[in-house]
Amino acid sequence: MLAEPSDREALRFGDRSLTYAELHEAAGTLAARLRGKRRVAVWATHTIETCVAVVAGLKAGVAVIPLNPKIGERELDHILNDSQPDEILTEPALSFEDHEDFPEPDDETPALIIYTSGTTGPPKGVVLPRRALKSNLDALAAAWEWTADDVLVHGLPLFHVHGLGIGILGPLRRGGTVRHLVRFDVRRAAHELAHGATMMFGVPTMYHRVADEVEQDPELAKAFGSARILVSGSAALPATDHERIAKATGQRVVERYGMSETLMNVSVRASGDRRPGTVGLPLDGVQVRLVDEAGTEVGFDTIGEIEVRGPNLFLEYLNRPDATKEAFRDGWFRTGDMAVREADGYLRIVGRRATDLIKSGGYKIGAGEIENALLEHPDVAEVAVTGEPDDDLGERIVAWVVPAGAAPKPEELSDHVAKLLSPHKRPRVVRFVEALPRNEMGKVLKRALGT
Ligand code: MLC
Ligand code: AMP
Repeated sequence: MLAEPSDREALRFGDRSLTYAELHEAAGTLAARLRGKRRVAVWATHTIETCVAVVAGLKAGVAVIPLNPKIGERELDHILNDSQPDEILTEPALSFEDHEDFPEPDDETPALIIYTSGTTGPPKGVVLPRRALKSNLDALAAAWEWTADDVLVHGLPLFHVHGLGIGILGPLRRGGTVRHLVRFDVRRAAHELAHGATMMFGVPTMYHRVADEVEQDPELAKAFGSARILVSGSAALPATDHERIAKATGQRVVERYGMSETLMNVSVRASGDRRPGTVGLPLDGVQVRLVDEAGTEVGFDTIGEIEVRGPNLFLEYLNRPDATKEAFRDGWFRTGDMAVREADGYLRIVGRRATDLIKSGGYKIGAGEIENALLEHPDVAEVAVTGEPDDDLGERIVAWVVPAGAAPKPEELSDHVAKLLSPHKRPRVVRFVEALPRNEMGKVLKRALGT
């Protein structure tokens, strides 16, 4: 599944690096110990050890559950109870010992289990088989003309499909190099691009910060302009940021559209028309259709829900046959994303079916899980959570709170969510109100909540 041992550099995190030979040895040593286990969780710090642990799981045919290292107590409890890992690997010491070769596990063997938010309830574990990863990484290689000569730079978290699934396993399958920034920073990304890196992956929030800085500094602009390809995904890249970067650097960012359950579905090709606001064409082998509410395909320039079929799809939501069944219609996966198809087939994503899903900084966050967490706070009587447009984050999380008595400090409520769930799920704004707008049935009218 990954490139063979060699003296080429595979991974670099800050000033530490591993060659393919070292990676295979260290991962093989660990894999020998993991063999026969069903699942392991990996505390996904931004380190070489995290990558070695993930590769060890792949070698041994053991499913890996990457965990956000800043995860809160409630969310961690949920994931561990739900997935029942045999072991939790926290930056396992690298050890290079002799070990036997591992037979390639079956393509349908679960490789990664990625936890993703829904509109209500706790996150669900998306079970991704090796087949999905392999086929998707090869389709992306074709789309982006991605080879072993490429050096990818990014600073994405390693517990989602963007940073880990394509951002680490992608270069390792191609035989190229990935340089992880440990913490995303525009200047450090520029430094890598000026010193051998050829590609960058990022969420729109990162490109927004790139746009701000390249406009101020011609050296930075030159570095981003020298990249072979800059790829954005996980949320919509605003056309204004696309144009600002193009103007300052001469480089047009390539957008692709993906999801935990499907990996990548659609992308602008490296050689294609890099139009702002569009995500391009379906990847090789991926079928995409746009349908109305009844499931009938819509024509050009009509908004429909994106449904997907292909080898890139997940196996199931762990322990949730009900949710898995509900996610499909006639064998097609229902993404919940709304789009239109332009005359040349390019897709333009225009929104989401559910208002209760928020994309903030490229993270998908369910309003329901934050509301449930806030309701556990003694000073909260009622609450509704919404997403509001934000130049930097795309959307920011807003909590509308009816206090149970005297209003608590807003930071106290944010910290409460950060501690229980995850810091990126914390409300950035808390607004205290006397009552929430409700319909006759008592359901909160979120659209009536506005500034
Ligand atoms: C802040 N922090 C707190 C806190 N408030 N910690 C505890 N309690 C609190 N109340 C900490 C944070 O953990 C973090 O720690 C630091 O403070 C800053 O946090 P932040 O303010 O949230 O960071 P921000 O600048 O907003 O981050 C922007 C960002 C980030 C772009 C870097 O949002 C990000 O990494 N996004 C990537 C999301 C992603 O990969 N999505 C892909 C999903 S897959 P510290 O230690 O860092 O300082 C997908 C499919 C697809 O969507 O198509 O790809
Ligand atoms: P996740 O479940 O965290 O994997 O997030 C997947 C969601 O991110 C998709 O369903 C989309 O709503 C959103 N997304 C990913 N890429 C894009 C993109 N290029 N443009 C708009 N939305 C995107």
